[in-house]
Amino acid sequence: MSGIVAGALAPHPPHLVYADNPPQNEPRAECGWEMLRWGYERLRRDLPEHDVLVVLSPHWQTYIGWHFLGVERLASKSVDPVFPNLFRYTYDLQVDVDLARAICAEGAQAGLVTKMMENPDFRVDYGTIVSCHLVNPKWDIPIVGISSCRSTAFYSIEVMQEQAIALGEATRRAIDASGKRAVLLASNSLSHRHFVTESPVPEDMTQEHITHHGQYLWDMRVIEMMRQGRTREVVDIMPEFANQAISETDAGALTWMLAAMGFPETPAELYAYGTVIGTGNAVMGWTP
Ligand code: 2X7
Ligand code: FE2
Repeated sequence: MSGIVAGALAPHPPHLVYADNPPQNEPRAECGWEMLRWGYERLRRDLPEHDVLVVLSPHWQTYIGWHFLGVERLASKSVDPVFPNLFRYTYDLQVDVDLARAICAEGAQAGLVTKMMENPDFRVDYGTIVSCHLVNPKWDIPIVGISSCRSTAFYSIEVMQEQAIALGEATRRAIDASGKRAVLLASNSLSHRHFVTESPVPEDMTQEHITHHGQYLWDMRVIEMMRQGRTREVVDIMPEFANQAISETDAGALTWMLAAMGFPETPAELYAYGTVIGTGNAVMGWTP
């Protein structure tokens, strides 16, 4: 079977990599956010065989169109600008440039502004790195990295939704034509109101909780819809969710993935829900 073999909601708090203590990351942790990390472990076990991971990250922000990693090997150190104490990660990754070009071209055909990123010294953003690390810590599968065109900020969430749907459909056409088996990753948290101070021990789990009850209600509502296969409704309420829960879905990643998968009606598997500095994060999977 080729085409899109699975999709995952794959949130990227750098805290999860920090708590995992992989050799690539400099800082060491004692523990932390186990429910989310163990959820990722179960997601990894359930993913069917695949040739490529296609990830859309809110932390690669481009204001003129959607950009695609277009260099075959990218290696450098990624330091989280907000959490340099937790995330200083040495990466060395392979990009499936052929598939990236194909999605870029399909997107342009659909009327979107798209562009290949061909600077060999480009620093890959931590959202892409964290989601890919947690889904494939061995980094033995190439990725396609897609930026978030900030049309929510520039225009409105409605414009973002339209563009993310068009990009999702273009992504599906390009993957189908490639004959490859792809797993899509929507790299984002759900509710996104976060703490503004850090506890002395960042992994002290006595300090971890949702920032606001209203956010929790929103997270549960959206998760329950996805567990029931009501993904079109999720996309319908996305503008309200993004506004009221300051959701990171405003970056378009979840809408893009659901559109690429043809708005799946099969129930999504919830692997984990947990908060990270007060934000709501769900690890979920769809295997069509
Ligand atoms: O980028 C993030 C995030 N989305 C959620 C929580 C903590 C840090 O970084
Ligand atoms: Fe984020």
